[in-house]
Amino acid sequence: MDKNDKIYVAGHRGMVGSAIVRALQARGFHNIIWRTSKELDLRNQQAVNEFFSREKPMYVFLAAAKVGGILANNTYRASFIYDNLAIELNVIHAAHEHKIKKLLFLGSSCIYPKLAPQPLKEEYLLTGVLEPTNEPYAIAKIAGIKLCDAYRSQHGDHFISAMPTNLYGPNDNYDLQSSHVLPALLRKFHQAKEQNQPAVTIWGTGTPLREFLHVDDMADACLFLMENYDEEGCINVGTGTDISITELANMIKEIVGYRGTLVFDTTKPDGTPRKLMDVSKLKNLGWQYSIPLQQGIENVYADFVLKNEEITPE
Ligand code: GFB
Repeated sequence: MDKNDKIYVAGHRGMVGSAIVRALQARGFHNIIWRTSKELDLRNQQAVNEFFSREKPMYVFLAAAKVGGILANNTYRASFIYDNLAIELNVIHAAHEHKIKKLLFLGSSCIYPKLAPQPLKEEYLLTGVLEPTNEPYAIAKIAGIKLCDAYRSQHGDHFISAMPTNLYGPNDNYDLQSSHVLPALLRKFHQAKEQNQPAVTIWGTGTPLREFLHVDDMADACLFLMENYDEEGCINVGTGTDISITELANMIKEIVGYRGTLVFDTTKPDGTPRKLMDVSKLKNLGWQYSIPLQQGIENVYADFVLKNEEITPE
């Protein structure tokens, strides 16, 4: 990518999209374009086509998506499949029609079968049954990978797919009903400390294992892939190590400085028992993460405390 090239970041207000914009700007790219969902509804095919023909971007980072934690995925199943399929269809097809140079599509580690061998290699895609709580989202993300591959195969388009592990960082969602586990626990422990509550409730059994990557590392990987990778299929982005939800809760408890106990609400789902990424493909290309989990959470917590005044307790 040349510093003057026009780059469209779809989803620039989300956690991933905003991190990609920060990373591009920090490296001197100055022709970056974006639209809010109010200005451009990516589920509207005509609006997307008009946008591409007017703006003619050269590169596209497709980070726009309907996302959420285990409860949101399981509750709003129709929205998760419809919104994500519509966004992918419209943006990927428009990127082809308007002959953009390269597109990076972002998926998720939940595309892999629920009980796939660990760590998850890229070739395990479509080898087994998916985790039910996020099946609609996973199906949409798998469709996105297959769209990129089909346009590459039929038309020679340079469309690539990156599969991040669970992400966290600035601009995360802290709503306790729709968020992922890491921001949810930061908020719960912080509030429990502020309000001297005796215990914090953790959903599920605490035994599932998850891998966490700071979104600034993810954005760095996205730029690296845009410049150094051009293959069909998908490529995993993660750290290659995971921890249990109980270990994560204890780490956050320490960082926040909370002294109470943990209780487990086993009426809430655990989801996939484990989804550790095999990151050797990306490592062999020359990319590795740089922000250790403890340090990443400390930074995010400092930011959360600064902004917390506006958040009303639930
Ligand atoms: O982060 P999370 O919502 O999503 O939950 P997934 C991870 C684990 O943390 C689950 C537990 O076992 C939850 O039961 N957990 C404990 C909590 N306490 C909490 C809490 O207060 N809030 C939340 N949210 N979880 C999502 C998928 O799966 O991960 C998406 O649904 C996507 O499709 C995303 O792939 C990355 O890791 O289970």
